[in-house]
Parts: sequence; C-alpha cells; structure tokens
Amino acid sequence: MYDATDLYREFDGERLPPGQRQTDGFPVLSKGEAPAVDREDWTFEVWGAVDDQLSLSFDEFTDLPSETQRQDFHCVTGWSRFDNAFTGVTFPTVMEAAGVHDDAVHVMFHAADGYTTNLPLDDCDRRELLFTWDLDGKPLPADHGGPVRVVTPHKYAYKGAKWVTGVEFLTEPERGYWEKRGYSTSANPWQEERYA
Ligand SMILES: Nc1nc2c(c(=O)[nH]1)N[C@H]1C(S)=C(S)[C@@H](COP(=O)(O)O)O[C@H]1N2
Ligand SMILES: [Mo]
Repeated sequence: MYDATDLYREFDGERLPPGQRQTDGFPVLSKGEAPAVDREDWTFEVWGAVDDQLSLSFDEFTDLPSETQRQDFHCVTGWSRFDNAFTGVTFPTVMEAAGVHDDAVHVMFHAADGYTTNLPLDDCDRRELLFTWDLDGKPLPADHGGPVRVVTPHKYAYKGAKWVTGVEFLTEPERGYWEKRGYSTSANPWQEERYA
C-alpha cells in the first residue's frame, strides 16, 4: 500500500499539524444533508481546459488505474484522523485521461450538494490527491461522501469534496464555497492556513 502519511516532511512539520488534535472517530461535517446518490446514478464529469471532456459512470471511473493509500485526514476545525486506507483514482490519472491544456492553472471541484472547492493546479497534480470510493476496505459511507469523494491529505479536509460529481480545469483562479466565505485557498495544515 502506498504510504502518504509521511508527506508532512515536505512541509517541515510534525505528523500532527500545529493546533490539531488526534481523534479515533471520524466526525461528519457537511454544510447540509447528505444528498442521495448511489453508485448506479453517479456520473463523473471533467470539463474546462481539457482536450477530452469526460463523462464516466461509476464502473467506467473505477476501471481507471486505481490504488490504495494510507493517509491522514486534517479537518480545519481542529481534529486529525490518522491511517485511513483509501482506494481510488489519483488526480494525475484523471489529468492524463482528460488531456489538460497547458494554460490550465487552477481547479474547481463540484459536488452533488452544490458544494465547490478550489485549488491551484500544482497542488492537485499530486499522487495523494485521490478520488476515493473505499475506506478501510469498505464502500465509502454516504455521510463521508460516498459513492465517491476527494481526499487531500496535504490540505485541510474542506478541499476534499464529498459526493464529487466533477472537476473543472480553469485558466484563472476562482473561489469555492468555503473559500468565498473566508477560508484559505491554499489551506496548508503545517502553515495553519485556515483563513484567507
Ligand atoms: N460536498 C461536500 N463536500 C464537503 C463538505 C460539504 O459540506 N459538502 N464539507 C467539507 C468539510 S468542511 C470537511 S471538514 C470535510 C469533512 O469530511 P467528513 O464529513 O468525512 O469528516 O468534508 C468537506 N467536503
Ligand atoms: Mo471542515
């Protein structure tokens, strides 16, 4: 299994980022109710600055090359959950499938509940940014974003859209749901980038 739990070394920090405490549970944080999406109706779209717009069913998406990674999860409200095993497709794999244009610099993630979140493309083009459907060997629970969510162990977890429905490649930065409300675009937990 690919181990992404030591990526904190890149950010000159400790495994537990400053101001965080470790939790054994897995709290649920959403802006509203979990939307009812099942694997059969789920579609994944890629659009914007790409050669090939994608529209994939759950079976088509999970047929892309996938892997299982051990990852930590850091919530901006102050808790971290260590050693989650997530199975999914990496962001670079999606980039390759869509053929991202050279002028793409930014990314917007879209979700079934209307949630959006943005990141610079360089922060997304990383192996540990996963589109995952399986947590600790079981289908990802709906309240944690199943059928498929994004996880961003190098960022606070609000960058990881639950119930993800698509990725938009942008040639200019735009702000997502929490970013418009004052949260950080870069969201590096080791720099405590909580607010803009
Ligand atoms: N679609 C969607 N994704 C979302 C959210 C949301 O409200 N809707 N909340 C974000 C926030 S603020 C956090 S901390 C994490 C929480 O993930 P969890 O509920 O699995 O702990 O999901 C993120 N992804
Ligand atoms: Mo959050």
